[in-house]
Amino acid sequence: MKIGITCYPTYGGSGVVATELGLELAHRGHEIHFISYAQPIRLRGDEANIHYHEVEVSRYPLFDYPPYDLALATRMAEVSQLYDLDLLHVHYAIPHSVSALLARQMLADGPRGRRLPFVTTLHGTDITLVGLDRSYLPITRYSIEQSDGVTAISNYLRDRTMRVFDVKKPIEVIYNSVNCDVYRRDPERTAELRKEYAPKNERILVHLSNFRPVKRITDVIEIFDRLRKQIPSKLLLIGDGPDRSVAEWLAVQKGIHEDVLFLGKQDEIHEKVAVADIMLMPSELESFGLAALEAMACEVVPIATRVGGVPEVIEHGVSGYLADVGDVDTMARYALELLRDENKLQTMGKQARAEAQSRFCSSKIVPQYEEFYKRVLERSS
Ligand code: GMT
Repeated sequence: MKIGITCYPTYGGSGVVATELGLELAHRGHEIHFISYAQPIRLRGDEANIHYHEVEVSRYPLFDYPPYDLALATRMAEVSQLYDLDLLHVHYAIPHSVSALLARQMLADGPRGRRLPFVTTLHGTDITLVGLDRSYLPITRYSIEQSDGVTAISNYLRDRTMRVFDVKKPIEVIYNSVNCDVYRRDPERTAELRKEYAPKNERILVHLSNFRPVKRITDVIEIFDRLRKQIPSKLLLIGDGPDRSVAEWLAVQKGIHEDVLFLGKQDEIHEKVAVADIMLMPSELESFGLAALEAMACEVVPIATRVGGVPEVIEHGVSGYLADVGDVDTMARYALELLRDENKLQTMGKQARAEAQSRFCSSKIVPQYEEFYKRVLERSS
C-alpha cells in the first residue's frame, strides 16, 4: 500500500507512535509518505520506503495566524495525486483530520475525480483537552464522523470520545505498540551507561515526557526526594517543555539538584530508559502512557497514576504499580519497596517485559493497522 502519514513531528507520544508505525509499515514493504511541517524526530531520513514531504506555510504579513491546516490540506492532495497514495492516516484529530477531509474533497472534485480515504487515530489530548474547547469541539466531532475509519489508542479513549462527543461512527481500538527488538535491556550498554549516570552505583529512576502540566513533573521530583532520603539514587529526566524550569527550581530548593539529571531531548531513548530501575509517570491523565510501555519493554518497572487508559497497560502489582493522582507518598513507598527487594524488582521487570511482548509488540499491532486499512479501502472502493 502507499500510505500518507501526518502527525505532530515534535516531541510527543502521538508523533512517536505515527513515526514508529510508518517505519514498521515501510519495513513490511509499504510505501510511506510523511506529510508534516518538520521531519518527525525519530526518522533518520535515509530509511528505505520512507519519503518526507515538508509543508511550507507562507508568513504573509496579513496572516496573524498562518493557516497551517490549509497548507497541509493542499500538500496532502498534491502528494496523494503525485504518488498515487491509497490512503491518508492522520494522527491527532486537530487539525489533521480536518485537513485530510479537505484534501479528500479537493481530489474528489478534481479532474480525476478520485476518492482518497483517510483514517484518523485519536491519541488523547486531541479529545480530552483540545477537542473539549468549545471552539474546536464541533469541527473535531465533524472530522471524526467524516473519517473513513477511526481508531483510538485505548478503550478508555474510545469510550470517552463516544460519550463526550456523541460520535456515532464506530471507533476501533488499536493499542499503541513498542518495537520489542529495539526496546530491550542490553546488559553491556546498560552497565556502561550506569557508570556514567550513577558512578557510585546509585539506583536510577527515569521520567520521560514533554514536560507539560498534565505530566505533573513536580510530583516526579517530590517522589524522588522522598526516595532519595532512604536510598542513594539518581533521577534521569528525559525531554523538555514548559514545566522544566519549575522542576529545576524545585530540585534546587530541595537541595537534590546534583542527583537530578536533566538530559533534555535525547536520541536513542531506548538505551537511556533501559538503564533505569524504575520509571515514574505520575500524570494527571494519560489515554495510554506510551512512555510506561517503552519502559516495560526494557524491564523497567513503571510506577504511574491510575488514570485514563493506564490500567489497560499496567497491571497493578504485576507489571508495575498504580496510585491516585498526587499521591506522591504512596508512589515513593512503592519505589522504596521495590528497590529494597532486588528479587521483586527483577521479577516485576521481567513480568513487565513479558506483558509488553505479549500484548503490545509492534509485530502484533502493526498487522492490525494493515487489516484496518484493507477494510477501509474495501469500503471506499
Ligand atoms: O501527552 C503527551 O505526551 C502528548 C500526547 C500526544 O498526542 O502526543 O500524548 C497522547 O498520546 C500518546 C500516544 O498515543 C499517549 O501515550 C498519551 O497517553 C496521550 N496523552 C494524554 O492522553 C495526556
